[in-house]
Amino acid sequence: MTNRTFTMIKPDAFSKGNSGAILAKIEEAGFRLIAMKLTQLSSAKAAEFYAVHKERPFFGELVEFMSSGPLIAAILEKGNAVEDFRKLIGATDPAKADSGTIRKLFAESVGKNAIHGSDSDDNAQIEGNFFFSGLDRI
Ligand code: 3AN
Repeated sequence: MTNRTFTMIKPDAFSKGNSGAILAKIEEAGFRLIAMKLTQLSSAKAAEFYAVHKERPFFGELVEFMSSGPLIAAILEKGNAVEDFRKLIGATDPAKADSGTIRKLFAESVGKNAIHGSDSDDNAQIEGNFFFSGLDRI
């Protein structure tokens, strides 16, 4: 699965109308859309998605934010997808993100940071399965 990753255009970027510009950057960088949906997480679902962070001090804020409005979830394909996508989105904190990265361009803070990218092949698969099923043939 090294050729696939999972992303979310987060509620901050979606509500500002930046989804189209972000998707354009993703496609221009050579990623192909495998699955995509506009959805909204309940706080229970957001807590489940981010369960690995449940002991972190920002967990409550993260769950509240990620369930605060619509988001776009997608599975992307490209060689070396996980690593290349993390480079495209930039550092978690937009103040530390390289110029030209999606977070540098569109994120407002470390919490409201516009976009998610899986950090490993295993997590890409787990996170993709959280939102999508029946992709065996794609
Ligand atoms: P990344 O998404 O870059 O892999 P992680 O895994 O460290 O970053 O954190 C997961 C998510 O938690 C981040 N995308 C961000 O939205 C949120 N987050 C991380 N650190 C903070 C923080 N100090 N305050 C608020 N939210 C945070």
